[in-house]
Amino acid sequence: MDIQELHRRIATIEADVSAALRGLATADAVRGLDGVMLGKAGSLGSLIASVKEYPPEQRGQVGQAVNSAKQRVKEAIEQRLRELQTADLKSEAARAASFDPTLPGTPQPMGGVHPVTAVQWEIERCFERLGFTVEAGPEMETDYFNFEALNIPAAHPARDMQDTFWLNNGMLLRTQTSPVQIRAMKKFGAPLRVIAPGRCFRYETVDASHENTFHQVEGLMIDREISIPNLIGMAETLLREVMKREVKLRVRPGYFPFVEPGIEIDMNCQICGGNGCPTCKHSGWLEILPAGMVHPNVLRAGGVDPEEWTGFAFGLGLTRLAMMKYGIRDIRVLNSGDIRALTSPRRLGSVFVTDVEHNDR
Ligand code: FA5
Repeated sequence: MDIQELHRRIATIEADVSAALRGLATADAVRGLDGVMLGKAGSLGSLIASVKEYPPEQRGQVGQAVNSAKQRVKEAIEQRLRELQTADLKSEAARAASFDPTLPGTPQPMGGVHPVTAVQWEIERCFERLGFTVEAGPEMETDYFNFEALNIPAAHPARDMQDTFWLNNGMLLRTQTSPVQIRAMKKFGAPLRVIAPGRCFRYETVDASHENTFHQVEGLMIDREISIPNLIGMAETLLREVMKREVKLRVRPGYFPFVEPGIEIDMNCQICGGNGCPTCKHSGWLEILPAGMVHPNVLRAGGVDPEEWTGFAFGLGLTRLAMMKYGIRDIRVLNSGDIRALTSPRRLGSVFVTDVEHNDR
């Protein structure tokens, strides 16, 4: 290539570089161009490599032309990098200036305490004031704790009262919280005041007031000279405290092999005011708190001497009590995962009655 041609080639390369730089919007792309243009295989790089092919008397002139072109290209690239950096800083500053930390955020839907949990907490607070401790028991139980130790031997007809989910390992899903009575007596002995809230499971036909998975709160008080009036007085205090209003209670005889005598404490239905509805099976009453004086065999199974100690026990239907408190017509809502029910029971309109006093936690 003669010297004139070399100058034309240099001018074309420089024009190409400045056109390309204008089109490149990121520093990485600009740095990539640096390699392409100035590397050995790049168009300017190959001109530099060709200097040694010129006759010695021309080499100085050619070398100077090519080197100063290389310098100009380098400067153009650096200039473009500086421009991009300035533009980045400006847009970052503009973004920061447009952020107003005083504006309200995007509202996020809030969860709430499940109605059953809310009532459970209330009951725990109430009993703690009365000197009771709160215990938990396993949901997967043995036949012994769920039945035998509670005076329900194998083949006892009372087993039919609680349809049971049996497990392949020979254990069962507890049908009631009563096994915690035995566990607590073994652990603490007498005297004893304990409650045990928890989930229970029964192989039941589900309807407005029956679930296969529901909550109970077991209660056990063992001392000297405990009697049925203590039990009824405690039940009244508890239900008044949780419901935050006077409720009508009905006491009738009930049969459970682990108590003698046994009673059932019913509450007048808070959904229909006692007139009859599907929730109370049109009876006007809901079975809430079966109870009784602890059977001597059960005290013995817990290692407590029935000659010295007496006690009462109850098995409060916690899920049903939550339904009565919040006016929930159908028990199935509570395990449904319906976020409206879990956020605020009052919102459910057709499922919840709205005139029942409601105490959000
Ligand atoms: C029992 O489970 C006894 N362990 C209660 C007891 C304890 C009696 C201590 C005496 C001494 P029952 O099967 O009735 O009893 O259930 C107790 C309460 O749990 C019922 O009154 C009811 O409110 C609730 N309950 C029972 N089955 C269901 C169900 N399928 N769905 C929702 N709640 C239920």
